[in-house]
Amino acid sequence: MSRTVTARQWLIHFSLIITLSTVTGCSQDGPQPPDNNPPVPNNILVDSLATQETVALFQHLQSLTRNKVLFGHQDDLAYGIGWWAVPDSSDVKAVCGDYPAVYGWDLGDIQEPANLDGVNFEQMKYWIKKVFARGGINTISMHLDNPVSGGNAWDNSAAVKYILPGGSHHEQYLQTLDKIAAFLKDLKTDDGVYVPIILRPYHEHNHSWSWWGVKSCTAEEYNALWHMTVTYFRDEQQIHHLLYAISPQEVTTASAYLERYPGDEYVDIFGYDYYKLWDIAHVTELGNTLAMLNNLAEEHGKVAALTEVGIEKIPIANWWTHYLLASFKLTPDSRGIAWALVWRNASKNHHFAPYPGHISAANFVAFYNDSLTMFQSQLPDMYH
Ligand code: BMA
Repeated sequence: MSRTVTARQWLIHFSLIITLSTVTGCSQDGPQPPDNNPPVPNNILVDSLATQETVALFQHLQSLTRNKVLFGHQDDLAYGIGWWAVPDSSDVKAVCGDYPAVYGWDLGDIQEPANLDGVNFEQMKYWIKKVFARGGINTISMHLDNPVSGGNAWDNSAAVKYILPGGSHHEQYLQTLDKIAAFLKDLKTDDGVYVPIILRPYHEHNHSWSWWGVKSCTAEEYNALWHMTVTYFRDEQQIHHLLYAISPQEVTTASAYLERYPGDEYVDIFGYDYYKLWDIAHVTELGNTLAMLNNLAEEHGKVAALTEVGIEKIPIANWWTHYLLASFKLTPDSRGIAWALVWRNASKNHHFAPYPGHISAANFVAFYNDSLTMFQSQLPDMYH
């Protein structure tokens, strides 16, 4: 029996479960919250059956934020400098009085109780729902272990060709995707509304550090991996609360950006990761690249975002206004990105947001007060 037939049979089986649970109002796992957000078919997203809230999020990111840049921070609620999992804590809030608008999370080590950075997955679900309840935005990256060698995400030995359909590790990799799917399906409010998630798999793929990177697979294999992942979540697992973000790192031209690209039908958000912002030449480079990215995203009907940016320890006191904000303001087209997210505050030697007492803290307040930036309390309703 071919694998295609197996997949189709599985789909039929799954559709039956869906139909039955719709009819009976319950599933194999017992009573479920009502489905209060039935999809309205759309032709703008990867997922034409995306939930209303997911479509609304995309549209707001596309229009309302044209002249605003939302601020994001990885693991903001989970830990910071000198604290770990303290309710309502946030280094960003401790410095400027407001939470970020965008929150990054990561599903690396999804087979364990906690992720690769020690964040407990049950707590992560709780925080993601809490962010949604107060109108914030969640984005999830996936530093998944190398599925063939068993090494971590940075083990860039060949893996992609083995996990594609027909490959020796395909079925095993689907089990990892199943775990991610189960996590995503748990992101549902008590009222039965799925929390929209911006999923950012296989990021920085034009660099070589990861097993999905440029040295470890061909462009065709990368695109096939992306297609397989989207198709599995959307069509087989029937997950309809995702926007899909791609995010190459430090490319400067449109052709380089699109060198490894799964196609408009598989990508909602044109992300970009940039970690070189430590001198004025880089402000110009980033500002010009953001203008390129915004125009490219618009041509393709997508949303542009600075999905990761920063410099470790922020050793420059006026970095927030004179480097980051300056790059957003370099040209009229540079500012159109929907959000900019800085990485996690793991320790005083590995952090990308300020904390009370940090040399850039006062400047971060100026960044917060600038009319271009948006934080949690300033967000409009992004989900209706
Ligand atoms: C990297 C570092 C690592 C971390 C990984 C995934 O940039 O912060 O310490 O494990 O991201 O969050």
